[in-house]
Amino acid sequence: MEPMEHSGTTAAHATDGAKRVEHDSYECGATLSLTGDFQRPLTLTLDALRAHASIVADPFDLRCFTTNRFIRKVDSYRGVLLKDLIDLAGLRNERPGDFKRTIFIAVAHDGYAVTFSWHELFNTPVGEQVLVAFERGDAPLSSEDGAPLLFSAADILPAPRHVKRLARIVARVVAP
Ligand SMILES: Nc1nc2c(c(=O)[nH]1)N[C@H]1C(S)=C(S)[C@@H](COP(=O)(O)O)O[C@H]1N2
Ligand SMILES: [Mo]
Repeated sequence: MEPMEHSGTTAAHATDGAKRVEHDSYECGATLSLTGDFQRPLTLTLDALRAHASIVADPFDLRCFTTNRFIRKVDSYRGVLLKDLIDLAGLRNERPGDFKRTIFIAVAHDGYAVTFSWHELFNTPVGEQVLVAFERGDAPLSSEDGAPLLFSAADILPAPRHVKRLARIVARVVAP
């Protein structure tokens, strides 16, 4: 896994006035960290995500769970499977069967957070369609567009697990 890398454009931006500097620091914020109960916690930039094997989801209607409100049509996302990223970070299995009690909390920059279970991701069809998107309708997504953006394409109502500006995936082995 590549360490966090900077785009190398800081020097050019620094001479370009406050607006560019502001934009640059915003771009620096677009990283995704896998933390908590992983063997190898890691941090990925948007560019590092783009270098991974990816899948494409179908276009869909964004609809809120709480209000059933239709929000808008969304074109097809391209992104990396969440379970591939989890495999990179490596699950802990200190006591046999710990992995079966592991949950993953997807946390956005604004604190918005949703959960997935190990079974849901690795042992049901839902996991085949949970992706961290970096492209929409063949155009790259910037952090201003919400990237990296987590999307669970098999959900009945897509808006809750359509997480804009995903910042962290936290793994927790839970005990009864
Ligand atoms: N980062 C982040 N993503 C989020 C939310 C949020 O509050 N923060 N709300 C979710 C919910 S409940 C809804 S209905 C939609 C709202 O989408 P919109 O902000 O594009 O209208 O975003 C989803 N993704
Ligand atoms: Mo919502």
